Amino acid sequence: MKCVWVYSFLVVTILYSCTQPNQTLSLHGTDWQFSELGEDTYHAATVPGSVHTDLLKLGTIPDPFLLNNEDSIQWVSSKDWVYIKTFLVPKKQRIKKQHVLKFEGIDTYAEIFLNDSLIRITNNAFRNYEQDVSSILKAENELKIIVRSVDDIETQKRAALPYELPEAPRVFTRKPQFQYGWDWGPKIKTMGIWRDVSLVSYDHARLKDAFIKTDSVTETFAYLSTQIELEAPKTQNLHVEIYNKTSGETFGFPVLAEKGVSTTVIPIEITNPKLWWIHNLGEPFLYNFHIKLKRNNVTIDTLSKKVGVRDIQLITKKDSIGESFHFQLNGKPVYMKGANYIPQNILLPEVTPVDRVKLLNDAVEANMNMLRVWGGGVYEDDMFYDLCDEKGILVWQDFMFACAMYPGDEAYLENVKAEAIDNVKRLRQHPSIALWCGNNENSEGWHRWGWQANKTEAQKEEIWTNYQAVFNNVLPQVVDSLHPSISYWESSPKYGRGDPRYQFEGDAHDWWVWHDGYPFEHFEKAVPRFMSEFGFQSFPSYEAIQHFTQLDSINIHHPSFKTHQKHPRGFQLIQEYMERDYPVPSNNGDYVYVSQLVQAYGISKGIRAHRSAKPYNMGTLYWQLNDCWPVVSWSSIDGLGNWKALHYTAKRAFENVLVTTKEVDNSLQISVINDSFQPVTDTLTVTLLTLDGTVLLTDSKTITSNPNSNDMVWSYGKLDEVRFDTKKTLMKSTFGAHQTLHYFVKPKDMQLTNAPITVSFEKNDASISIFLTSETLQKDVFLSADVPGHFEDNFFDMLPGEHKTIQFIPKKEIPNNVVVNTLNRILANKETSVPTHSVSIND
Ligand code: BMA
Repeated sequence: MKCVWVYSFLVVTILYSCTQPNQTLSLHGTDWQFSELGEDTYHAATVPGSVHTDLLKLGTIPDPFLLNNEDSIQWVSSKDWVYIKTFLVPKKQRIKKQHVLKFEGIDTYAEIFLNDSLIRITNNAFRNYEQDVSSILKAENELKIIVRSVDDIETQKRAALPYELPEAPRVFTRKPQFQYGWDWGPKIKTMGIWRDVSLVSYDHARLKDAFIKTDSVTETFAYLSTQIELEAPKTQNLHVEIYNKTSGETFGFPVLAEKGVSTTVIPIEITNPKLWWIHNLGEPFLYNFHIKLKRNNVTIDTLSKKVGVRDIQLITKKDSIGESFHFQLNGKPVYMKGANYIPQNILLPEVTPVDRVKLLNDAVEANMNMLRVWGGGVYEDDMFYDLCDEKGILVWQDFMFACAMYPGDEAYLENVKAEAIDNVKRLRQHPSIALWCGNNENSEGWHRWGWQANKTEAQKEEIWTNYQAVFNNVLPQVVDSLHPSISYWESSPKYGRGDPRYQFEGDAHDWWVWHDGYPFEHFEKAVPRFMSEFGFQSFPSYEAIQHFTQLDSINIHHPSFKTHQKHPRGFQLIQEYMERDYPVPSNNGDYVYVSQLVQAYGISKGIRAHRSAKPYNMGTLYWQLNDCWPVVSWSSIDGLGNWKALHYTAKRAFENVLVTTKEVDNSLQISVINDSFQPVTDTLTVTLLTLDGTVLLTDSKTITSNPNSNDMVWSYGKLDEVRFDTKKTLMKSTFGAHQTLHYFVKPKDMQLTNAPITVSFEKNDASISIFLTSETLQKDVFLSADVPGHFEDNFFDMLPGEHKTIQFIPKKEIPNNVVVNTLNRILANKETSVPTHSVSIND
């Protein structure tokens, strides 16, 4: 008996000693070296990073975001560069049998050498590359990566085709397309190692991937299946343990890991599941799962997953008008409100976690529940989607193709397929992912932008066949096999604005406004089923302008606008639209301010028009949320993170409960839109009042707004009972805490008086409270401080006699001065520049 015990003990000890956890060595950091290829001098480099950021840190190139420096850094991407890192592998890791180098992002054409052996050639910045290096790994290693300029490679690929592809040469390279220059972005074709690098070592097996998929949900159970992907050098029996940290339950299963890569599906369930919701409709609830891969009772590998139990569907159904386009979350139709997202910095690894959190908080704060990750940028970092999951924002995810026609040869298709597999697998766990969309405007461009001119029939057929191969074959097949619960949508928009069906089927981009110069009222005349792009440019904040002009004052004629306004007709269009609806100030600072008002006015008119057409229209995403550098653009948040007028206005227009008004003949039709799932009963009060506060009419009644509804609740017909001057009167409608001000004339035609505003302040620990009041209506009140910071509210109308308290949160130091500007002042003093109201904080 004793002998058996001793024997068992020995077996267990031996088994244990030959089963040790897998090891990972991170290879990112500041201890890399880089050099131009062929040069002998190496300099410090950072990974993740780029040649541009490393040169910037060295002081070799000037900051490309300032002045016209963009022009002087173009040489960087015409050279080849080398990155080197030497690293020691600790013995504990080195003695492992299997070693895999993982590259999460190489930008783009590169040759990777380990200890002088060429281990991999890369050609896609969006891919993850893994390379087995077991046979060449040593105790001390040199990892060398040569990154090639895209220029020669693209020239060769271009020459190999008998025709010119629209927007070539960028279409030949799988890297962020906006880096070739866009109408809001500089041309900075970065190169380098832009995401993490690591060495993963194991003896027996590793958890290559895990996907916890919701199969079905009832009130009492959610049935999930966990697809586990294992990699093992030989077939063996292992054990997987799935721990639901949220419920405390553990599920254990024996698994057979086959030689090579094998997939095992393990069913699990959740009792009384809590569903994941977008933040404006519920809680974005996430379950925490911890997966352990065990051998002989020793945990050799782990993975953590956050799981949102939710069902999201895109509903496209033929109806009497065309075809619906709406999202259904957990069985309920939901109205999508948000914007198009582009990378937060063209130098991609420069985006910090703080920047990400801030931008997504800004989206939530503005009542947005959907962002479209636009196809000319990147499949974002994991953190972006983690935050969307946590904050309850849905993501419309484009594949990275935009405004061009792409090749379709076999090698290209293979590359695209591998990219799609990598990214769909990486992102499919996120409950925030609502849609996979093939491309941005490629189909519209082909049919409408003159791209077919000067091409033979055979060439046109080939280009269109290649389009079909990527967007109707490769990409939908990948989504179908790896993420079948999510819809695939071929192209955004479904139809360009040259095709009358754009208004009745699918999603639409309305560029009649801006590109075609149509007035903002066009948004009200042509409402599509889902507006996935519409927008208007404005100048960025004073801070951003001062930053890139490197001046203390505001000069909108500064030469640096040559690179900081990318749209050839941009300034002309801003001016034209301003002349239509607003006064045009002669003073530079006022011009910047009014440009933001024009943008906010037009885009919020669009938002209101789209929401007013609910449920015919079920979504409105404006172009664009943010910038990738400081620039004049369509964004509502500028390149330094400052909210423009549009972001404040969008916040109001995106509220769950919104009162809208429309003049029809002599009456005012008042509607209440309720996006929430609760009925809202409250008093609706309408008040017709003059700009100095005299009440001409007032009426009220009790209204119940049904859940998820949009109803005209009052056709108010008493307006013709009183005589009033439309230039000096407004109608205020309040429904509980919700208020809408209706003006009868355009802002430029209002007879606003330049009456005084009483301004005072109070210093708090981390903020300043500013108190404002005036006896007459103050329109578009704009507060600005002489230091960077954020006003919790801004660009608002202040009613006669209203008292407003606004918080200013400085980034660092307390301001000396807060200046209050208004449209009243500009209208009353068209040509002269009189001092604005201000408070001196240090008084
Ligand atoms: C849309 C976008 C971008 C562009 C914007 C403004 O079509 O898809 O390509 O920046 O218009 O022109």
